[in-house]
Amino acid sequence: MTLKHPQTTLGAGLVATANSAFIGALLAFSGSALAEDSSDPIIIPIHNWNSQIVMSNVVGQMFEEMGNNVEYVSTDSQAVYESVRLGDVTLELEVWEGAFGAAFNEAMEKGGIVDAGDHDAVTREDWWYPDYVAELCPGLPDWEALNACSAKFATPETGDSGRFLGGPVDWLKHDQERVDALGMDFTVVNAGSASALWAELAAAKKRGEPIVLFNWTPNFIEAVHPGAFIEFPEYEPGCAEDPALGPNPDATYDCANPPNGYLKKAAWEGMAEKWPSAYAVLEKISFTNPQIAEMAKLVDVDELEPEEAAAEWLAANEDVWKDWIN
Ligand code: TMO
Repeated sequence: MTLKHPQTTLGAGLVATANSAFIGALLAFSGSALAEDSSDPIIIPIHNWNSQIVMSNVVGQMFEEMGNNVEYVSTDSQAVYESVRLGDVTLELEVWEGAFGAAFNEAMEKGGIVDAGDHDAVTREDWWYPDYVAELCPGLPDWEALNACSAKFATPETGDSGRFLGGPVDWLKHDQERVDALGMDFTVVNAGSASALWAELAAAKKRGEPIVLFNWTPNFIEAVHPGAFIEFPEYEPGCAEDPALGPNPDATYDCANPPNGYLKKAAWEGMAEKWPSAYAVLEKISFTNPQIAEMAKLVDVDELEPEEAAAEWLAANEDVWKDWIN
């Protein structure tokens, strides 16, 4: 055990009179008493994309291995930041900068939520097309080239304008604002689920039809469907709030999502005190792009149940996580 701040845990009188061996013994005792996690369940929120669901089970099973109790709850992926802040759920394992940076920052400003560090992974979430679409629409991945052939993406639902197939409404919320800000001839249609996105992608690909849809990385998709993100006007922090940023001086949301976004972990600020060992582990946890893509693939491609996928991932990657819990 390392004792970094002995002076902070002892009364001044005791420090003045006790010898250092005695102080050491006392600290070792109080240190281990502090490290006792509550037997109340650590509440882990589950959302609607598979890497998040598998990662949540991976970490939940790690906590159980440490002797903790864990409970999973299905939660809206924007509203969850308020739930973490209030302690209704204990943590969040996938804070994607593009989709949730704003909700996370808002909760940080109100207080009650802490930044538990970044994963190694670098993320991107934006409009995307499978590679055969490049031949149907010259000049891709440039957004103006996409807009110039918007009519090819039209569907009965969108009339003369192109269809952009967005994700479920609790993810990125500002696709239509961006379309309007950039004067694009597209209409946003939100898919009801991630699997609806992949079903439409597979169907379009089979027929060789144009499709542009929401996608992200890390994801299983990159291993199965080669493709590219649309290049929108360059991302600038603040573009969503300040009309002066981006090419349209009168509009917000007129630029790309972050092309090298973070993936953070967040926690209720009371977690460190109530479950100190689990919190220390949460701070250490850091998954890479390939590890997260693999978690998604175990469900999206191999069709395992999330609990099984997590158990399989843990068994295959003990070298990654055993050190974190010891
Ligand atoms: C929130 N997501 C990773 C699906 O873009």
